[in-house]
Formats: sequence, C-alpha cells, structure tokens
Amino acid sequence: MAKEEYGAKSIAVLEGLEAVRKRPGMYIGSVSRKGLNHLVYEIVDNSVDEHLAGVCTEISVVLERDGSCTVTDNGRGIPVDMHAKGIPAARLVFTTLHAGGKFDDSAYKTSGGLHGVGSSVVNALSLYMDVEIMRDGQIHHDRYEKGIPVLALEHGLLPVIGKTKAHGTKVNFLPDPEIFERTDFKEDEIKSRLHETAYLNPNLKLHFEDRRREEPEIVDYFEPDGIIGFVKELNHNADTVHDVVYFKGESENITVECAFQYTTEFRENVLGFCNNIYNAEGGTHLTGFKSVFTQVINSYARELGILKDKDENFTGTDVRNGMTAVISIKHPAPRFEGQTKTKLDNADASKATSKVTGDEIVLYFDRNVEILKSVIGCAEKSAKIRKAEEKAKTNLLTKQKFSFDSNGKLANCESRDAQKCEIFIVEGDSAGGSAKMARNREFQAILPIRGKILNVEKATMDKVLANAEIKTMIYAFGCGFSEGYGNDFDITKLRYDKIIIMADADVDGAHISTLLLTLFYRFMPELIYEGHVYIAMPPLYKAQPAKGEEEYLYDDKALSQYRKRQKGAFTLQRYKGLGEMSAEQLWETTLDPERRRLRKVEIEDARMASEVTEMLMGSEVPPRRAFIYEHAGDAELDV
Ligand code: TTJ
Repeated sequence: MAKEEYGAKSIAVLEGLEAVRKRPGMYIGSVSRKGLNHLVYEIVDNSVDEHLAGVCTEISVVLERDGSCTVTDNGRGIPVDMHAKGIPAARLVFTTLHAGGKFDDSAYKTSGGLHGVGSSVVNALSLYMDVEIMRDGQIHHDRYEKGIPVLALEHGLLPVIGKTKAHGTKVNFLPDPEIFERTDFKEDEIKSRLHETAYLNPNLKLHFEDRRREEPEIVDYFEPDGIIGFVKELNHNADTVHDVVYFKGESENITVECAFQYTTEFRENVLGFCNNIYNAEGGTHLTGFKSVFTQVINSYARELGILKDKDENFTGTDVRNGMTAVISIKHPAPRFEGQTKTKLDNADASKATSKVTGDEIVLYFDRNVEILKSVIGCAEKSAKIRKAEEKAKTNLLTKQKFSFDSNGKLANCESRDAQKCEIFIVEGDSAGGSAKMARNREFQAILPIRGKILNVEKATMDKVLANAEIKTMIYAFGCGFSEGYGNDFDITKLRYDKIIIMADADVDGAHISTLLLTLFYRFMPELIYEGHVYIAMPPLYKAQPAKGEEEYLYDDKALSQYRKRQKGAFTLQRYKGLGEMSAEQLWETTLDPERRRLRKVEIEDARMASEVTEMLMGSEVPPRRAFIYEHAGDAELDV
C-alpha cells in the first residue's frame, strides 16, 4: 500500500484496528469459541442486509479445510468505485470501524447484533481476509492481513482479476490464533443460526458446507413458510392445541409479524427478533405483544362469560402458559439495552406491536371462536395452578423462614466479594466432605447435595420449593428465583461469580448435572445467559509412569495422546467417582483455579435454547445426556 493513497486516513484506520486487536472482547463479546462464531455471523449479516434490500436470494457459508470461512452472496456486490477519501468504497467497508456512512441509509442495517460491529472488526481479527466482488462484468479483488490492506491500488481502484456475468460478494477469512482461544468454528451453532435466518427470511436460500471433515457435510436451508414454520418446528415434539396463528401488519413505519401456537406443555416460549436478530433479553416488541394479548383474552373471557364480574383478570403468565410464539419486527433504527445488549429499547416498537396485535388478533379470533376458546381454556388451567402455587409459595418462603447458615450443609467461603467467590455444588456427601477439606476457604464455598434432586420439569412449583437442596441453593445464591409468577429474581444480588457443578463423570453424574441445569435454566436463566454456570471437569485417569511424574488425563483423547508419548510402562488408574480422590488430589485436579478445567455453560441462540429446554424438560434421558456432553463439551474452556 503506497503511503500517499492512505494519508491521514490511514492513521485513523490503523488506530481503529489496533483498538480492536487490543480489546477484541469489546467488539465481539469474547475470544472464546462463541466470539469466534460471531465472526461468521457478522459477515453473514451483511449479506442478509442485502437480501432485505431485495437484491440477494442466496447466501453460502463454507467452513474450509484450512480453518478459514468463506461467505458468498449473490447480491449487487459491494461498491468498488473510488470514495471521497481516494480509497475504493469496498476497502473502506473492511478497514473503517462502524462501516462509516455507506450503509447508514439502509433502513435495515444490522445494528441488532450482540455488539453490532461489522466486517472491519472481523478483518482486524483475521490473519488474512480475501474479498472478491463481482459487479459490472468484472471480478475485483482485495486482500488484508490482520486488517491491513496488502494489495496496491491501480489508479485508485482495486485490481481486477477476471471477467464474470455474475454479481455478488465473496469473503474468505482465517481467524487469528493469536487472538482466539480456539480457531475451530462450532458448526452446530452456525447451522442453527442459518436455520433461524431461513425462518426469518422466507425467500432466502442458505447453503452450509463443512469441509473440515473427511466426508463434507452439506445442508441447505430454505423455509418458505417463514415464522409459521419456525413455530411449528419449535413445537414439533409437543402436543399442540390448535394450528399456528399468523398475522402481519405495519405501524409507525415498523413491520410486525407474529406467529403463535399453544401446546399442552407447562411453559411459555415467546421469542423476539428485531431485524432478523434474536433478542435474548426480549424488549419492547415483546411487552407490546404481551400486554395487548392479555387484555384481549381477558375481555373475550368476560364477553363469553368465562370470567364472571367477581373474578379477577387472568395474569399475563396465565394467558401465555403453553404458548410458543415468534414476534419478528423490522425497525429502521433499533436501540438495545440490557446486560448483553440484546433487549430492544425503542418505545415505538411497543406501540407498533400493540397496534398490529390488537387489530389483527381480534379479526382472527372473531372468525375462529373455537381457537379462542381453547386459548382461554389454557389460561383458566394456568390460573388455577397459579393460585395453588401462590399459596404454597407464601407458606414456604414467608412462614418457615429458613437460614442457610444454620442448616449446616453449605460450607461458605470467607470472602463476601462476589467477584471472587465460587460455589461448588458437589454430588454426594463423601465427595462433598473431601471438597470441603480441599478447597481454598477464602473464596470457595461447597454445597454438597445428596442423591438426585427433584426433576423440576416433572414437579410442580410447590414441590420444587419444598425440596431442601433447592431451597439451600436459592438462598445461597442470594438472588431469589423466578417462574413467571412474580419475577423475584435479582442477578445483581448473586453472591458467587462462578457456580460450578461438580459431578462424577458417569451416568448418574450426568443426570445430576442435567437436573441442576434444568433448574437453573427454568428458574434462574440469567445465571446461564450471563455466564455464571460452569461444569467442573475432573480427570478420568491418573497415569503413573515407572520413572517420572504422575499425570492427570482429562479425557480419552488425552489418554491416547499419552500412550503415544509415553515410551515406558505406566500404571493407569481410572477414577470412577470424585469420592475416590483424596482431598489433595481433588484440589490439584478440580478445585485449584490454576490447574483445573472448567467448562462454561452457554446458551446463546433462540433455537438452541429452545431445543435445549425441550431436551432438558422432556422425559427421555439419552438426549439429555447428549446435551450435557455436547454443550458442556463445546462450551468455552476456562483453564
Ligand atoms: C450497498 O449498496 C449498494 C449496492 O451494494 C450494497 C452492498 O454493499 N451489498 C453487499 C454487501 N452485498 N453483500 C455485501 C457483503 C457481503 C459479504 C459476504 C460481506 C460483507 C462485508 C458485505
């Protein structure tokens, strides 16, 4: 790159790239595998924008053998003409933080992501990035290394490397291993995200290819039924009460689309999207939808005489129990708030969803009274259960006030600095005993739990709350709990930065972990969303060579590597349970922050979360076990 082409601008660009490389977490959330996958989404979102502009019908994502990723679309191709600064527009897109104006006029710019950054951030965090733009009959090429352009411009323009009749943009990038903990993309999440994108964009074809394996995996996503198909899929294992109801409308320059269907399940699953991006923390579009839906159901219930004058209204949770819904809006200027910046904040989004829902749902219910009656039936059932549970809750939480310190089981830590504190939930009294001896009592608390705690899906709320282990946990964490009925959960009161599940690496251990995760996911989901829940990974083996140091091996792969490495004889001890380890061994392998292995439990994507709930809540055990191993296993490694 010749200096005069860049001039003063280059200084700003380089400073920008430097800032991104210095603090990548600020731009992509983290440098774990989750952050790594975000690179793909950032690039794909640009192509989805092009689809939203009505000029792109296909997007392809290929995970290449060499670890890079290629995203291709058949849009117009990024403009390549010279920009005011003397640099081709496309190069500015990839080197300027926040894309700088070019996309600003686009009504549906993706400012909906977790961090809303863009292609220049991906570029800065890639060892290299190759861009090919097909437009005006030519293929234009540009290349960057760690974000810096490496090709000389030709008369101020990008080099042309061929002719073509096609149009579109192709980007190939290799994440920088200096930045990321791991550079192997997590294919399941990418597929899930692409599938989600297909549901939200019924005219868009998405192609996925994983060429990293012997036999490449190829999946095509195309969902012409849109969010109706999405709701059907979310409910595919449940008993449904009626066909999916769908409506769409516009208000305040905002397009609102909703699909919902009731099931006989005891849960609510209402997902919000803004400009195709999942809003894990919900927001104004959901509050608008929910409040009008509650009002409408209550007034119909009175009109039909199901609610009498003396009866109180159904609550929102009564009305939504059993509901699966997708609310997808298109907003010209979305704003986000919340811990993870995934909560839609625009007041007009609430107004628009209320207006469209109010108009459309009444039209629908007037013509489909049977469906209306079945929805009200669900609300009646829920209200009954709620009343019983409210009674139980008052009895348990106020009348028999209970102190976890005096109950003798929790060995709390000395520090009250939540940032530093950890709580280990340990299966079994003997392992619990060792853990109490082994721990660093300054910042590590131990809570032993006996046997199998209640399966929260099967149990009703009063039983869950009556369970001693669950009560102890709720009190120990300090945040209360939530289950729709009165949200008492307050994450700012959390007493421990890390909640670490420590169970044996066997079937029973997996079951315990599953039950605990189900409990957290259902009653304290913020703990998971905000990354406080971990699974301890105790070693599976101890290898003791005839000569030399003993070594702990954490999985079978480590064992086979050890076998290759270890020339001489060695004895191998297989740990069947945590109880077999001495306190010292437990400290060395599982508790010591310097040496242990933890895996963070992460649930990011709506579909994933929903699948996980279904899996966790369902009655079959095998898929649940798979969840523990897969999700805990894929989650980021926190050594
Ligand atoms: C912008 O407005 C004029 C016509 O082209 C529009 C545009 O930039 N389209 C566009 C960008 N299509 N595809 C992209 C794109 C694709 C990938 C894979 C990556 C990036 C950063 C942008």
